[in-house]
Amino acid sequence: MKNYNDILSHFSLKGEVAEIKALGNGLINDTLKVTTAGPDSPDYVLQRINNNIFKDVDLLQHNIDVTTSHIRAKLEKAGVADLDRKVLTFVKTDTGKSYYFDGESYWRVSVFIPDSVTHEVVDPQYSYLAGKGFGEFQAMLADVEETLDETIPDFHNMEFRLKQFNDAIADDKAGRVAEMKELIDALLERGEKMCAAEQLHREGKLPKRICHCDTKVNNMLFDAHDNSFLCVIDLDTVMPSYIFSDYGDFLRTAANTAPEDEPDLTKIHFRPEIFKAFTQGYLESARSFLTPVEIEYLPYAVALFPYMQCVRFLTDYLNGDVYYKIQYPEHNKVRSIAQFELFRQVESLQAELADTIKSLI
Ligand code: GN1
Ligand code: MG
Repeated sequence: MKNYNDILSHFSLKGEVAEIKALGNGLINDTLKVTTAGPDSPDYVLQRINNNIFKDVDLLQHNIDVTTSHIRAKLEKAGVADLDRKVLTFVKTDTGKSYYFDGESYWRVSVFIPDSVTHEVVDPQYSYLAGKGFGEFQAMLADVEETLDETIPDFHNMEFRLKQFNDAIADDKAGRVAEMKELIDALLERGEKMCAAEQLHREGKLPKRICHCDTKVNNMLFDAHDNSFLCVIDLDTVMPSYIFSDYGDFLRTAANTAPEDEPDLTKIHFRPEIFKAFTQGYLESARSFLTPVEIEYLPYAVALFPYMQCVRFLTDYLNGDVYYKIQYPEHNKVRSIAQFELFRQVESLQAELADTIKSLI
């Protein structure tokens, strides 16, 4: 067990540490809440950065510094109240760095935003606010001058994800390919169609913009009292991508009636009212910069993310569960089957989704 107090002693914290306990349910980093004694010092969030996945921690923290200071400056200029709850604040170490390396792991600390909540399940009103929030996030980052490189190269590149998938099939490291043949074939059959974004990008028709790239429903903070939108968290994957990333991944998680790892497929349904509300909010704040091609391909984005997540979970299952945290041996298999069920539904709804989007423009 790590000595968290020792790690925390390298950061310039206010107040005495009173309690440290696990926070949230991310699949990659380890996250802890640090409560301090007394009402005058803030609480904190301590995270161990997964260095197997985020190989370049300097680049990672650079992107986060640039993002948070850019947003903070914009909000300040706009005279937004309650600034410390509208953007994350990271705490420097005693040597002025934004992370601490203990010889084995990389750690960082941010200020815990008080009276804030995350949600796993949402209603249309919340989805509308989330859509506006992510659109505003992209809009605010549209004029960042510094270069933000990809913290995970080719993160949402479908061609790359399929290459990893094909490699996993060829290697069959865990001896699981035969068992998954039906799903593998169904995914490969659709491979080319699902790589439309990469194709459009090559043709110069689809730009990359700075996106959040992990817009799972539980990566937004809301006010615990009036439920107003506060800010976007989990900034590790902020990087250039297609806007589809943020639009599609929110709907993958929020418009699903079941969790992403639901074993009972009869519980999985795509919720059109969530789709509509989120799209409305997103278009309100993002329409000013979206191109016609980006808008035209939004229904594709809704299908792309369950598809990509299915490919990624299944790849990890075939590789013997080396990437995502799992809670039981077949977890990645169950996750991939659940994501395919959601994908199949969205795939058959493409025309309806396009009609709804038209009605909102
Ligand atoms: C991971 O860290 P977390 O749980 O927010 C993953 C996302 C996946 C998600 C699936 C860096 O996100 O891309 O969509 O799991 N993050 C990384 O739940 O791979
Ligand atoms: Mg997260």
